[in-house]
Amino acid sequence: MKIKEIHIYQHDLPVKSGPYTMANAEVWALDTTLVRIVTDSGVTGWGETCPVGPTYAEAHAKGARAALMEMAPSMVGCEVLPLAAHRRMNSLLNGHNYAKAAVDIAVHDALGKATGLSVSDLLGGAVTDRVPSYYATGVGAPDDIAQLAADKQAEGYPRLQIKVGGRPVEIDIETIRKVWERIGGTGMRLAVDGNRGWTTRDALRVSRELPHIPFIMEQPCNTVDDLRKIRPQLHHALFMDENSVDLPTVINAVGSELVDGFGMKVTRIGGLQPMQTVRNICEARALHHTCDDSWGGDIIAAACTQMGATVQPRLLEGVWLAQPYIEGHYDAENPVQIKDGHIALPKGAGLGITPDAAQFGAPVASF
Ligand code: 0XW
Ligand code: MG
Repeated sequence: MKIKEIHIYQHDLPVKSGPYTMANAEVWALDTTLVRIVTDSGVTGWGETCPVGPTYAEAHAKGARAALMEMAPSMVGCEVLPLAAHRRMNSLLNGHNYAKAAVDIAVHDALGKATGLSVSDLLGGAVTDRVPSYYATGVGAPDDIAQLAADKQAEGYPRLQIKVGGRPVEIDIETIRKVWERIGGTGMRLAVDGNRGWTTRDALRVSRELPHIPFIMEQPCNTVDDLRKIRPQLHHALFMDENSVDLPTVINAVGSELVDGFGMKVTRIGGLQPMQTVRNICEARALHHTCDDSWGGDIIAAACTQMGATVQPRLLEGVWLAQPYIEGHYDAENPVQIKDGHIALPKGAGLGITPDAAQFGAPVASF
């Protein structure tokens, strides 16, 4: 089975009660890119990639479409198989993993739909049909975030991620303390995500002042060198998120024992095929990781949930979805959504959803 047509769409995803605020970003609406492939046997597969604004990661919405348009003409005729698709894309464009991920997801969807297998089957097999999620707050006032933490714990979320950085570190310390006063002892796990916004001085201070609060420190500082510098002095487990841009970086971080796990984004690493490698590396070294993305609609949500369902449950930190922060669904009949802090694995072949293409208007490019 070969790719016969590739269509690229643009779609806006406004943030419900926006903005969503992180140390280095404040976003009101996200610009998402959708890929629809049609195979020579008439099967359709959907993919998506949606950077959460231009300052979060080394990814840009218009850049995704430019990269896809660069590759698409020569992707027509490629086998609908993940490895073949990646090798073809790598022969056409260096890097730009987050753009390649949209094709990777569409290929998995089409392959699943053609064979009657779910994407989680293609990725080795689901071990659950109810995948744990986590809630991510924005950067906010200590009392507000503590109240939100209590609310999300009551809703059934097994894990909370709070955002810090971009303001005096004393306010971050107060926020962590107040959150833990509300959720400590409930069983809810806590991650504190600096989104690259702390200096090494600030990260060390937080860890030194709060050694009794068992949070994961996620991507506190900007660079891999910063993480290496603070690692020996931390009282907390360290996760890499934004810095894990490709497999060589992940392999290095694991091999050099730089981190205890990853906040891992399916599109940043290049799609489900490289994400499967991350999952296997983490399982081999008993490292925890999330299985999510920076933003996106039902296609990204389905891809992350299909992947998350295959992760050894003790190592899965959760699958984050943008769904609570956006209105509407691409597939109104089979929406991917969080209920009681968990996501039902979409049923059926491929991603398990059928997006309504009419929502996206005319393609911005077709090949
Ligand atoms: C919480 N997220 C998964 C959503 C935002 O895109 C940021 C991200 C993260 O962990 O950095
Ligand atoms: Mg993060």
